[in-house]
Amino acid sequence: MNPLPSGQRWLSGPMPRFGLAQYVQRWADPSTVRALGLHGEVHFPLAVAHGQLASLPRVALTAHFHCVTTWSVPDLCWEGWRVQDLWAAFFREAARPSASHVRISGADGYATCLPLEEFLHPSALLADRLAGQPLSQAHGAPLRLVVPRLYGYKNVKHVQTLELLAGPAPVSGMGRLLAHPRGRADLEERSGVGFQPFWRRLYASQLSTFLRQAERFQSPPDPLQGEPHA
Ligand SMILES: Nc1nc2c(c(=O)[nH]1)N[C@H]1C(S)=C(S)[C@@H](COP(=O)(O)O)O[C@H]1N2
Ligand SMILES: [Mo]
Repeated sequence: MNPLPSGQRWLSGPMPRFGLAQYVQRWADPSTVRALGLHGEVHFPLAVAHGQLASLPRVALTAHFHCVTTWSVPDLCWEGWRVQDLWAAFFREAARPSASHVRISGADGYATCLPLEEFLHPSALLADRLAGQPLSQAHGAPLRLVVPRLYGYKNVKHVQTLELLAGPAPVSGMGRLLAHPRGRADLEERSGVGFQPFWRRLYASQLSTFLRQAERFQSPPDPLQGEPHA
């Protein structure tokens, strides 16, 4: 198993539901996500119903998970389908040769962009189980992307649509600060801007605050009350 990448530290305890404040307080209703859509640089758009994935070989993958804010969790056991297999079975025919990147969106409105080379890496999974259990709403049900080489922010939860692009997605100022276009953890590709050791130090100094904030959003708000957490 790979060593801990530079600038990371192991978190004791189970994987938290994590995000910076503006993201972690959003929830997605997994029951609304039943298909995976493809559009953008395609000959024809399409949607793959989750039931169709049953035709693909199932795989298990044990991998460490690295959040850009410097926490890591070891040996997570994911199960699901290899993105490569999904691509070959359903998407390859539709993709235009000009497609070089994919923008992946989740049902909570989160989105990030990856080079296709990373998306189609043999270690990339579309996971529906974690640690022998169906994926929880907290960790991205019904399906989440697992790209263990890349920081957590590329591991999109509640995956809903894929948009193929002929280059990296244009990102706003804040988006460039918060994400590197590729995001490889072993190369410390933390941010799209500036000197990476700066980001390591900044995140490490704020880590306990981030974890404390996220702690308040570990379980979904009670639908009977219809209110977000106080
Ligand atoms: N849809 C969605 N995916 C997401 C996020 C999010 O807010 N929404 N946060 C990302 C970040 S920054 C991290 S570290 C991981 C956290 O995954 P976890 O909540 O299962 O620990 O999810 C990533 N994928
Ligand atoms: Mo993260």
